Order: sequence, then C-alpha cells, then structure tokens
Amino acid sequence: MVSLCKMRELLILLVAAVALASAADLRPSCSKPVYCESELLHRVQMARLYNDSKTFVDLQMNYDQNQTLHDFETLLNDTNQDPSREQLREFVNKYFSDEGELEEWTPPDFNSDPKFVYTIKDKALREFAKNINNIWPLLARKVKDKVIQNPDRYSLVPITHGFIIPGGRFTEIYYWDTYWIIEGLLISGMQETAKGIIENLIELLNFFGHIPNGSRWYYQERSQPPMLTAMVATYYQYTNDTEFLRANIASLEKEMDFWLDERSVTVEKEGSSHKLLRYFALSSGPRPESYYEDYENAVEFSEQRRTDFYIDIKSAAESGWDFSTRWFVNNDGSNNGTLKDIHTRYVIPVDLNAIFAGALQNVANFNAILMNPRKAATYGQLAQQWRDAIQSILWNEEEGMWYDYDIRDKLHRKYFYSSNVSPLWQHAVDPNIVKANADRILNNLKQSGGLDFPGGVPTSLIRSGEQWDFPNVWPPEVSIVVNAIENIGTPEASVLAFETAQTFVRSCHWGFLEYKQMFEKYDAENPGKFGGGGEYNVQFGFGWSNGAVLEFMKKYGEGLTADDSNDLATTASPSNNSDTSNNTA
Ligand SMILES: *[C@@H]1O[C@H](CO)[C@@H](O)[C@H](O)[C@H]1NC(C)=O
Ligand SMILES: *[C@@H]1O[C@H](CO)[C@@H](O)[C@H](O)[C@H]1NC(C)=O
Ligand SMILES: *[C@@H]1O[C@H](CO)[C@@H](O)[C@H](O)[C@H]1NC(C)=O
Ligand SMILES: *[C@@H]1O[C@H](CO)[C@@H](O)[C@H](O)[C@H]1NC(C)=O
Ligand SMILES: *[C@@H]1O[C@H](CO)[C@@H](O)[C@H](O)[C@H]1NC(C)=O
Ligand SMILES: *[C@@H]1O[C@H](CO)[C@@H](O)[C@H](O)[C@H]1NC(C)=O
Ligand SMILES: CC(=O)N[C@H]1CO[C@H](CO)[C@@H](O)[C@@H]1O
Repeated sequence: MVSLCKMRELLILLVAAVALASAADLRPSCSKPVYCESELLHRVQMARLYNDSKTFVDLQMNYDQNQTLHDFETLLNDTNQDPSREQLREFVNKYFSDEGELEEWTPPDFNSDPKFVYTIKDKALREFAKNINNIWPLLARKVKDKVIQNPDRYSLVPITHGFIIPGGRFTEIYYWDTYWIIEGLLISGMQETAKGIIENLIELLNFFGHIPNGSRWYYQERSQPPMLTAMVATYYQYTNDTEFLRANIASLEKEMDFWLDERSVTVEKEGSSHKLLRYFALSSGPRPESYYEDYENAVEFSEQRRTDFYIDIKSAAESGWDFSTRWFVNNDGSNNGTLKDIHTRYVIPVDLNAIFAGALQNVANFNAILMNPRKAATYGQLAQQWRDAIQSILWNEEEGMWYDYDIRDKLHRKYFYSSNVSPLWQHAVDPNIVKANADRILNNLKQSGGLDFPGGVPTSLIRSGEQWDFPNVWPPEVSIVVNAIENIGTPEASVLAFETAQTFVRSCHWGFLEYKQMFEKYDAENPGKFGGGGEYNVQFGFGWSNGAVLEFMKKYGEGLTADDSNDLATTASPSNNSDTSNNTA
C-alpha cells in the first residue's frame, strides 16, 4: 500500500482523459443505419429473433436501405408502434436474406507438402504441422462479385483479394488476428496469399482512415491492436519486397497518424509529460453485433453512464480483449467487479503501447530501406519517445515488471496479465534495461504462477467468467509471452521460452487428436480442451491458433516433442499418454 500511495504522488494526470461525451454529440457506430443505429435494428435485436446478435447484422438487404427503413416505419405505424415478434420475423424474412457474401477460394500458392515440416524432428508433431497446413484452404475465402457490384446492400465491406477467415462465427477478415495468420502463411510458403491479405487491410485503411476491427460496417468506429506494420515487416523478412514497401509506406504512416490523433493521452510524471495510447472507440449506442447484450447490461444506468458504458465496451472490443478484468476499474481502483464496472478509458495498456512503439520503429526502418533518411529519423525519434514513455509510466521498478496504468486513480494495475511482458516482444525496451533487469523480470514471471499451467499461459489468474480471463489460454498471447521471454536473451530465459512453447504445442496437439479441431482459445487447466466463458460459444478453425502453433514448430522444431517419452518415433494421444511415457524406462 505504501508503494501505491507513492505512485499516486509521483504520477499526475495532465489531460483530463475522462471528459464526458453526451450521446447527441457522438457519431453512430457506422453510417449505415440499418446495421448500426435505427429503430429497425433496435426492435429486431431486442426481440431476440436470433440467438447470436451477430446473425442479424450479417444479413444482406433485399431492397435499398431507404426503402427498408421506410417500410419498417409503415409497419410501426400499422401496428401502433408495437409489432409482435412474429411480425418482426416476417418483416426480416421479406427484407433480408443470408445467401452468403463469401465464396470458397483455393489460394494458388497453397502447398500440401511444405518444406518447413521436415525441419520438425518429432514425427507426431510433423504430422500435426501438416494437418494444420492443410486447414488453410478450408478457411480461405473471397468476396462474391455480387457484393462488389452492389455494396450498399451488405454490412460486409468488400475487399479485393482472397483471405483467410479466423473461422466459426468470424467469417470476415479481422485485424489483429491477421498478424498470426500471416506468420503461419509465410511459414507455409504462401507469400502471395500473405501479400494479398495485407493489401486487403491497406484497402480498408485507405477507405476508413484506420483499419476497423473487421471488414464489417458495424465495426467502422473501432480499430484493433495496430499490427499492420508488424505484418509488413514479417512479409518483408520473407521476401525483401522493397516495391511493396514503396507502394504502401504512405498508408502505413497514415495509420500512425490515426492512433496519434485519435487515441493518445498525455500523462505527466515528475514534471515531464509523456504521450501514450489507450483504446477509445467514440460512438453512440450498443455494439450492433452484440446489441441485446449491451443494451441489457446498461438498462439500469443513467443516460450519461449508459453513453459512457457503450464507449467503454466498444473500446474494450477495440483492444481485442473482449472482455477481461483488465478493463474493470472499481471505485477503489482494483479490477474486481463485472462488465458493469468497465472503464476502458482509464487504462493505459502495456500491449497497445508496446505494439505502437514497434510500429513506429517499423515505419522508421521501412523509410530507411526506401532511402528517406529524414522520415526515418523522424519516426525513429518518435519510436524512442514511445519507448521512454513506456519505461517512465508503465514500468514498475519495485516489482520488475510493466503494468497497465490507471490514469484516474494514478496507479499501476499490479496483476498478472499475459500482456505485461509485451514490451520485450516488440523490442520496445532499451537492451541495457533488459540486461540489467533480466533476472528480476524472469523471477516476477515465475513467481506470478502464470507459467505453471499444463494447458498453456492463461491471460490472467482471475476466474471472472469473461473470456479473456482465467482459465482461458489465447494462442496469440502465448506467442507474445514466448517471444518476450526469448528476447530477454539469457540462457535461462531461452529454456523457459522453449518449455512454455512446448506445453502449449502439446496441449493443442492433444486437442487436435481428440477433437480433430483447432480452437480459438484453450483451457489452462485441461490440456487440449477448449476455453469457455464470454458471450458466444467456442469457435473452430482457427486462424491465429494455427499461426501460433506453426510459429512454435518453426522456431523450436528441432527440440519439440509431443510427449515425455523422448522417443521421437512414437505417436502419442492423450489417452495413450501414460502408456507411451513408460517407454522411456
Ligand atoms: C437458441 O437458443 C435456444 C435456447 O438456448 C435453443 O433451444 C435453440 O436451439 C437455439 N437455436 C439455435 C438456432 O441455435
Ligand atoms: C436515403 O435517405 C436519405 C435521408 O432521407 C437521403 O439523404 C438519401 O439521399 C437517400 N438515398 C437514396 C439512395 O435514395
Ligand atoms: C408514420 O406516422 C407518422 C405520424 O403519423 C407520419 O409522420 C409518417 O409519415 C408515417 N410514416 C410512414 C412511412 O407512413
Ligand atoms: C534479403 O536480403 C538480405 C540482405 O541482402 C539477405 O541477407 C536475405 O537473405 C534476403 N532474404 C530473402 C528472403 O531473400
Ligand atoms: C477483490 O475481491 C476479492 C475477493 O472478493 C477480495 O479478496 C479482495 O480483497 C478484493 N480486492 C480489493 C482491492 O478490493
Ligand atoms: C493409442 O494410440 C494408437 C496409435 O496411435 C491408436 O491407434 C489408438 O486408438 C490409441 N488408443 C486410444 C485409447 O486412444
Ligand atoms: C465486439 C466485437 O465484436 N469485436 C470483435 C473484434 O474482433 C475480435 C476478433 O479479433 C472479436 O473477438 C471481437 O468480437
């Protein structure tokens, strides 16, 4: 507690980041009323015609939007403003349909026998890698011509190139998911597909001024962790495609401006101020794709509180961590509570700022490659400024760890979250600082208990019932933690990184043998089992899980084993596990 009080004194918030917005001043969630803000949307979603609120907003219109809205008004007039559930259903059946907006697509560079699998020593894992590689075509899609020709009728935003969907209910391109998908595709030797997918995101960026959460109009006002430049950097590593950098550098810079202009706040410490980012999706109303859930949660709030709640909930969705105790800020500054305590705007997230520092550095590096020394210097300085700010505001010297910072209560949120170590992952820390603190960071991690689970690294240690909390293990987060630990650079860290990756790969492998599926999330306590919680059922596929596992197989394929038998020739399955481990004797 002493340290908390000291923190309070040290850190003074400069900008009143908690400024209130009234609903009337805010933009709607998007500029298509049928999908974002209309009586029609409200009535249909509140009548729960579909179990998943996303179903309705993914339907296409059979008539023009104006006619649809006009005819719905007629229905309201004809029913004394109170249409029955059946009348609503009839209306939706006549005015909407779900013939599908995407078609299956075979990526031309898909190879069912990619070279990299032969670098994996363990036979069972090599087979596993082949199986994952073979999932790519099952998740590959293209936007149908009819959507491209008549985009007004759809909530889907058309994009030119084929792409990989995450899977399940997520049948569009998603922003940060795509980073791990791109990694996986490049490992699988699919450079052209990876390039097309990045070009899709850049189309969205040029169209909206930022990359929305996913390629749907109702995601318009929300972005996601800014991983685009990291995708380009990875693609460049595999290709040396300087022309691609040249063609897209202006767009990448535009994305930096979006975050600087729309998402930054200034925090002051000991007389010097630091600019940092937070998630802040400013628009009115519930999330269209989770309309019923948001509306119900906010029903008892005052009007102002409700407006703020909708902003905070969308901002949490923008973080990718929807939802988590990371965004719960109670009156006492703790993360205790429920979704009703969500105050995303108070939280300066470690991962967002680490990713942004990495992005600025990438843009500097790309400009250097393109022989634009002045721009390279400008972005290089900004990147340095961001790294300094991370160290000044987010690093906790006493504990040897980075923590999210609460600008309302002026304190570090000292909880285990997998995102804490992301500055190491993004090389957003001065190497001398890493060196000086290597042992402390490792000890903090080990003592947290977060690495002790047989199913992988959970996002948090709090069993809140939200899907980005314990016991859920999210594949991108395991990738972040493993790379962060590896980047500490000591032999001890290397061993721990390997072991952390191995635990997760084994868990996914067991799950695959058992269920013939890759899941979007796993269960830390039960290796191979899928995670639960949150607002929807677990989804299969799954883009980023496949990417993260392929990443580990590529990185550690020489040493990874499917079980403890030490016999690289055996194939293990969960039920066979105890049998095979006897073989070591
Ligand atoms: C919707 O949910 C209800 C109640 O949970 C269930 O009985 C029904 O089968 C579900 N319908 C669909 C289409 O999933
Ligand atoms: C639809 O209605 C809006 C608002 O009344 C109007 O501004 C717009 O021009 C109409 N669009 C079409 C295509 O008729
Ligand atoms: C519905 O009723 C209102 C009030 O009587 C009227 O102004 C409006 O034009 C009507 N709308 C339609 C589409 O008939
Ligand atoms: C890219 O260029 C660098 C430096 O010239 C070279 O070392 C590397 O092997 C090249 N990579 C590819 C994939 O061509
Ligand atoms: C949060 O809740 C837990 C369990 O209900 C309690 O033990 C803990 O003291 C609370 N923390 C704070 C800071 O209030
Ligand atoms: C054990 O493994 C063998 C060989 O992989 C497999 O054929 C068999 O079905 C497995 N047994 C159980 C109980 O899963
Ligand atoms: C609220 C919302 O729908 N946000 C979506 C943004 O994209 C992620 C996938 O990365 C989804 O999980 C979220 O549901």
